[in-house]
Amino acid sequence: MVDNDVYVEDGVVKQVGRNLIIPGGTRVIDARGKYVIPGGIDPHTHMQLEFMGTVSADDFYQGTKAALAGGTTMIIDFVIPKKGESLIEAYRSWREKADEKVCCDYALHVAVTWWSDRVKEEMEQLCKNDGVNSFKMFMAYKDTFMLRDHELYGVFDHCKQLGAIAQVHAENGDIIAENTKKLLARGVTGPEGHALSRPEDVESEAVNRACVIANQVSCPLYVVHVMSKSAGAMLASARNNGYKVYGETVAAALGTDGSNHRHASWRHAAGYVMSPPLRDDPTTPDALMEFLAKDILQVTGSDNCTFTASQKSLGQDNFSKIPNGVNGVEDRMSVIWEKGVHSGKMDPARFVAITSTNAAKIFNIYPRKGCISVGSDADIVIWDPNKTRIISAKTHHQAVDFNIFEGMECHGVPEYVIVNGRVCVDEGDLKAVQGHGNFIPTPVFPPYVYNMVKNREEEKVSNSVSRNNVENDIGGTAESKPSTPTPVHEPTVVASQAPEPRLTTPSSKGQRNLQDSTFSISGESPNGLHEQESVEMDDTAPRSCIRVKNPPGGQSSGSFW
Ligand code: URQ
Ligand code: ZN
Ligand code: ZN
Repeated sequence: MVDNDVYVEDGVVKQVGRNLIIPGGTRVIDARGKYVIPGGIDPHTHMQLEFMGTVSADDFYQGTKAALAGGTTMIIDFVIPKKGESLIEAYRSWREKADEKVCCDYALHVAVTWWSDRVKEEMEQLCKNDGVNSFKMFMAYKDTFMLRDHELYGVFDHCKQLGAIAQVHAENGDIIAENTKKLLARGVTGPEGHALSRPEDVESEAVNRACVIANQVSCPLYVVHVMSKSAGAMLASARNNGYKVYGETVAAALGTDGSNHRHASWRHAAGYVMSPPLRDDPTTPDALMEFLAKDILQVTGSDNCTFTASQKSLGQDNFSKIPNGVNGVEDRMSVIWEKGVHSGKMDPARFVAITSTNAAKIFNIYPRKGCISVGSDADIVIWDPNKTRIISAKTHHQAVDFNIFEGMECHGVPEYVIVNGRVCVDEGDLKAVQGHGNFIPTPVFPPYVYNMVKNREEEKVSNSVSRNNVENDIGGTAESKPSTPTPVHEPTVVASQAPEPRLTTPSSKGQRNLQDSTFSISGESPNGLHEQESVEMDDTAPRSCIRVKNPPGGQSSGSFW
């Protein structure tokens, strides 16, 4: 742990260290007794998504406002084109929806819901021209988003060539469709039918299948919303086999479970309908949190895709018509702090890794995002580990009239949330600004992912056997001498490590230090990864702070006074 101050100017971290020399007029924020952490990154949201006959309730304004309230300072949303629709046109319409509304920075994944040479071409253009480096493929939602295995093979292969991240929604869409027909025919129409139609092994089978297909073409794979113990176990096995695969789980799966599907209130039960479903096994949330602590899973998102009671009632006679999705963008950080850190399963550094840094590294926006280093964007949260809050739809900032964590008490509350240098949560008061956020391009070939990708194609070719006189051999005339296999080359492993940012300590020469500092910012973690800064305050120490400065003579985008 390192004792340091942080100095921010013009929305950027300018100094991290002790005895900082800072100009007069700088606002000082006292972080005594708190953690100073990188703003949360939620890599899985669906704001104002047109889906299942309606549009998700949180738009890009209210959804990002709610994100800030909970300590998340960047989201990555999904462009989801209809089958046959241009990916580029869909991307443009998402940009139009989001750019003027977002209160924090955002990026975009693009879903590949159909496959053709045109889609292939548009994927390349999105990577080269539009700052997209990740594509999501659905193995479920038959007839709307679902791709077949041979299509997945082609898309994964193309993602590998582009240096992009392939994401999958891993459920077997054919089994779900057949189960749904059978359940409805037997008169099971309530929300419990949703979970019955897609049990855990329908998810874990697809996780395994996606890992196998991606590995055939050496494509790094990111499995979104891992919802079950068995799916997590599949990922553990794939990673043990050396597959380049990452796993994400979501706040809902960490904070609640599938027992709610059988609630007497239809509205309540339908409010928990998402895919893959929340699991009945009550040990699932703890097991998934353990997977995160052990790096079997690496990332947490929210999959925030909210629908009001009237929207959910579209499926009141048929569970397969209930719009799938739940809340999470506002409560993700507190739920994970409560269930992960306060419960003793992980330390604050791991909390920062799974709520911010790992997403930044995988989607190639580190160290601009996901850390507090000189040159990083000033997306900073002062986190009070001891403060508690009760989660409720009555007090949350989301547009939806339901909260799947209703009544849950959580330790861990953001006291200040700084977005590109602007204080948007100030002593707990939300001061979000519509349009303050920017689109953040995500470049291809993230070093964190692609530096160590074995080239399996080369490995296969090098395992081929050269034979001569096959015709004679088949005719039986050639003497049968053993073929001479071509030597097996070691798979090409490009091992280079992206330079990890180092904390710089400004020279202590010059003016006296304006403030004593007792920050402690973690540096390297034991496994050599540069874990994110968490600053632990010592109550007895003299005061410590973040200092933020307007440019001389003017307001900066992140105005401090
Ligand atoms: O499948 C998804 O990720 C989107 C459509 C949100 N809905 C959901 O239930 N997860
Ligand atoms: Zn999904
Ligand atoms: Zn989703």
